[in-house]
Amino acid sequence: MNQRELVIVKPDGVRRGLIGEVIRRLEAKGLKIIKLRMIRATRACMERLYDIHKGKPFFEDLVTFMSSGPIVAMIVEGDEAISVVRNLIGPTDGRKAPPGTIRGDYALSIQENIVHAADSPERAEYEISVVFSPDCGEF
Ligand code: FUP
Repeated sequence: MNQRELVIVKPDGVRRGLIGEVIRRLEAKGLKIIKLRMIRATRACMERLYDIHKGKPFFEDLVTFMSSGPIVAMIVEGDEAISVVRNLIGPTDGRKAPPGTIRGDYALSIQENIVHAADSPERAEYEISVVFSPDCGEF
């Protein structure tokens, strides 16, 4: 089934010059980038993005990190795009993510793990509305 997925290159991915590498891997797989936006997100916007983690011990650090520099948000479309993208990026903890995945190849941290991707079609639509809202930030 055709799906839309939200992918974000996080501030560490942008700082390390990995925007192109992330996009290259998504496109090489056959997925289409149908919308793209580079912003410096506000704390409030990142609190909305990670609303499900509010109250967890890592929440404040995560929001601080995500608003520490520019991010690149994109809508990615394709057959089963949610599970396909989640497989391409790998598990959350870069130290445990297998080689061949984006996190496995580029991350050595659970927080600074290069990319974010929504984990369900409902979350993708919610997160797209959050990150592509004009008040999420500007570059
Ligand atoms: P994922 O869907 O793989 O991005 O992972 P989660 O939704 O579980 O976590 C979202 C973000 O919270 C991660 F990218 C990094 C951060 N996090 C931590 O910093 N510490 C944790 O123990 C768990 C998650």
